[in-house]
Parts: sequence; C-alpha cells; structure tokens
Amino acid sequence: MSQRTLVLLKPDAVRRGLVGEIIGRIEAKAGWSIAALELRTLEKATLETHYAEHEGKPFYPPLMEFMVSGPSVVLVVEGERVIEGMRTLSGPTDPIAAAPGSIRGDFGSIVRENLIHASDSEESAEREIKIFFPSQA
Ligand code: IDP
Ligand code: MG
Repeated sequence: MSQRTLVLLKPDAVRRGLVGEIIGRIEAKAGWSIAALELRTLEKATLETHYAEHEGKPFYPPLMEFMVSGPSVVLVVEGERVIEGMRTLSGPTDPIAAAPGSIRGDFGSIVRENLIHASDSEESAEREIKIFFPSQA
C-alpha cells in the first residue's frame, strides 16, 4: 500500500552534516521516493501546531527552543508502507534505546536531539503534510 509521510531532519542532523547520510538511507529503500524536500528554519507557530499534543509537558519548552535553533530539512516521503517504515528506520524516541542500524540508534545519544521526526500514523501523516506543505494536501 503506497503512502506518504512527513519527515523532519531536525536542526541537530543539519548542523552535524548528516542530511546526506539520512536521505541516503531513505532513498535506499526499494520503491520509496522523495515527493517534496526543503531546507527551512521552522516558525514557532508551525511547530506549535505540529507538536500540539505535547504542549504542557516538561520537555516541550526545550524541544521548541531546539527546533527553532537552526534549519531543518522538511520532506514528504512516498512509498510502500512508508509510515511504519520511516518509524522503523528512525528507531524509538530515546536514541540510547534505539537499535544500532536505526538512524537514532546510530547517531543519537540524547532524547531531545534525536535527529529525525516521522509521522506516527496515517492520520498524523495527513495532518502533518498539510502543516508543512499546504500545497501538497
Ligand atoms: P517521536 O518523535 O518518537 O514521535 P514524541 O514522543 O512524539 O516522539 O516526542 C516528540 C519529540 O519530543 C521527540 O522526538 C524528542 O525530540 C522530544 N522528546 C520526547 N520525549 C522527551 C523527553 O522525555 N525528554 C526530552 N525530549 C523529549
Ligand atoms: Mg511523535
């Protein structure tokens, strides 16, 4: 089943020069393709909508500060079971718990700066693609 998902390469990934490495892993998956891609410093208002479910949690203020600290790469990735697949490729939220071989497991060590966001469900993907690429909806 072909799907589309919203992916962010967070400011730590861009700062550390890991964009090529991460996009290479996405492109290496058979049949997956990049439908949209932009280097963009995210607006606070955009991030408030994106991360609305986390408002009020202790990690929310430092998360927002981190997410506006530099440019991110914003992508729409398309392909077979790409929503679940991008979550698997990324690994779980805590990079220390993430298996080696996953993006977070290979490159991350702290929970906030875990390199990548990928939509967690079909509903989230549809909602998030509209937030970042209103014209793609
Ligand atoms: P996800 O990105 O794996 O879906 P969420 O629970 O949706 O994880 O959290 C969104 C983002 O907020 C995480 O990717 C991470 O950057 C940050 N975050 C989540 N939980 C914590 C925490 O306990 N401490 C610090 N940052 C956190
Ligand atoms: Mg999430």
